[in-house]
Amino acid sequence: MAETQRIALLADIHGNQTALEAVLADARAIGATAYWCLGDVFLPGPATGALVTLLEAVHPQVWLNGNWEQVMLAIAGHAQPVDAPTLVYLAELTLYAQAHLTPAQWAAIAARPITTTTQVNGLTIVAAHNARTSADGRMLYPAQPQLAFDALVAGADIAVYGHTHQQVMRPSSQGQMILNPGAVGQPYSPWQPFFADQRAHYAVLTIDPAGRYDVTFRKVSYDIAAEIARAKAQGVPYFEQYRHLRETGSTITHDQDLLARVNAETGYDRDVAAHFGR
Ligand SMILES: [Mn+2]
Repeated sequence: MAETQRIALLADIHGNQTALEAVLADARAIGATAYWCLGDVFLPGPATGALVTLLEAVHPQVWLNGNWEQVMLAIAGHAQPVDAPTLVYLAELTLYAQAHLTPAQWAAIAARPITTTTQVNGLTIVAAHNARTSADGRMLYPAQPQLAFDALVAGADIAVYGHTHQQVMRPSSQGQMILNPGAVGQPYSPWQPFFADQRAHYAVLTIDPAGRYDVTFRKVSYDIAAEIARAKAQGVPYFEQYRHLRETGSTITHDQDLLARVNAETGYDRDVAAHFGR
């Protein structure tokens, strides 16, 4: 006999364990029966192995890689040239993550897909970090044309995705439903009045035995100062940039001038060159 399923959709944790803890407590309190992780679990926040343990404890039915896991794997595998300040940033953070994850945890990352399809109470649900064919790119940003959204949900009833760090509920041209739970660890809105709202985002997708669905978007407060203190205590690279991100919501990932200066000042340039060449 089918039972009502309440699926907690978790995306874009980005190494922020304090945010994830608050989200998991909230999901438990409102009766989540399943957990789906849509990728970008690690970095630039400090949490690594303990974050994996926390997620494993809720037995995710779906656990995908995002573009950040992909770039970590590519850099570690010497398949991604480290030839720009942003790539030095990602490489230094990858070295940190790899040093703090067990070989088994690392191997599990390498084995994860970027998309999967699941049946829940008669509904077919596609889960992806971004598009089915690519965990990266801007084709599913909220204001993009319909075509990529229709492609994401093609052949299914519902699609869930992450990557944009913005909560979205948008039908396809045919009336299928596309959902984005926003980001647990790094929420984002370009709209100034919303920009500073750095509560942890997720969503709960409820599907009853008749295959009827309902969606609840959640925003959960957590102790941002405690997360910053954790980052400092754990010695994550680019701590000052992470503190800035947590305090403001503004990312420096693609700020080549800033990263070039920080990479030179901190010696991350030399460290990364020693590991990967330049
Ligand atoms: Mn992300």
